[in-house]
Amino acid sequence: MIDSHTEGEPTRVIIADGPDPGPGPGPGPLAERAMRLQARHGDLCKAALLEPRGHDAMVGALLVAASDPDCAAGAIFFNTAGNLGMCGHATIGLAVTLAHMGRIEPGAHRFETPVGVVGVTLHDASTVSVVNVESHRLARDVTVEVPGLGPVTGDVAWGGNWFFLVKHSPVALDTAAIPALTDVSLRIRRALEAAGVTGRDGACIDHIELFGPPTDPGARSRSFVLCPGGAYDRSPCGTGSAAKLACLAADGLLAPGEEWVQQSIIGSTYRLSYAPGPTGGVIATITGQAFVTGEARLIFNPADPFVQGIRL
Ligand code: PYC
Repeated sequence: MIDSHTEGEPTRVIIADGPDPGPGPGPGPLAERAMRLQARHGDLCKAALLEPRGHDAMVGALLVAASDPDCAAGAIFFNTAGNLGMCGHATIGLAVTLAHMGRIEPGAHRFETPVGVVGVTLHDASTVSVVNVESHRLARDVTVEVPGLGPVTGDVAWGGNWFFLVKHSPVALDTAAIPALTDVSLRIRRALEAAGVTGRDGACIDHIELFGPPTDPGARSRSFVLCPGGAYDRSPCGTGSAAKLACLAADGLLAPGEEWVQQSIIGSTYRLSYAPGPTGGVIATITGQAFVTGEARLIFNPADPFVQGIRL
């Protein structure tokens, strides 16, 4: 495996000897392979990320053969809670990892993900632009009653995963407030579930984004993003930033091609812009940097009482 971080958010790429999402060797539709991976090997994927091997902020990317011959790679993304449809930071991390391995050169590439093919431009050893699948807003100004907090209003949007985007965070966006931001986001997520607010076809809204003013004068917004496992995204969240662009575009607040710099809770940034999508959404381009932090082989010793990771 090779570890990296993208704007502070870790990615663990399983490059060889990983679980087989089947059927047998060779490609098949990646969305189906992703579902099989979760059903058959979900515990192993989780164990690869959890403490003591990793920690709950880690996102895994299982490198697989793409079914589309034009793609340089295929990847199935997962975190400690299960599969992710797409993952912006992990795609950037994967591109830098493949360059580190000598498998791709600077230039334009295509990667296959369970939600579709994304464009990837490796600008140099660490800087990558991802052209995401089409993002769209499903619902505007949805208000839910959050116990202990009162009414909270946000938009429901998809950027490769489902997000609830709250324009004005009820807690100040400050690193000292990360425990409070986490607590509030978890309560909002539970309130959405209780109120039956979902993504399309009843999909669970498993990411919560709270927005506020940036501290970086070059950025236009700062965000705190709660991920499905309960950890917060150290980066501005690639798919979450794409969902944000879909909302800005739908509100007429950002023109095609105009730059948007999104700052994360820890201060790192993505540069973003969009082109109109074929079905009324946006095709977001997300640019950020990743750095390889380590290479290792994971060992799963059956005699280890924590072989499955620490599960509390
Ligand atoms: O960058 O899209 C992203 C992401 C999703 C969850 C963690 N990072």
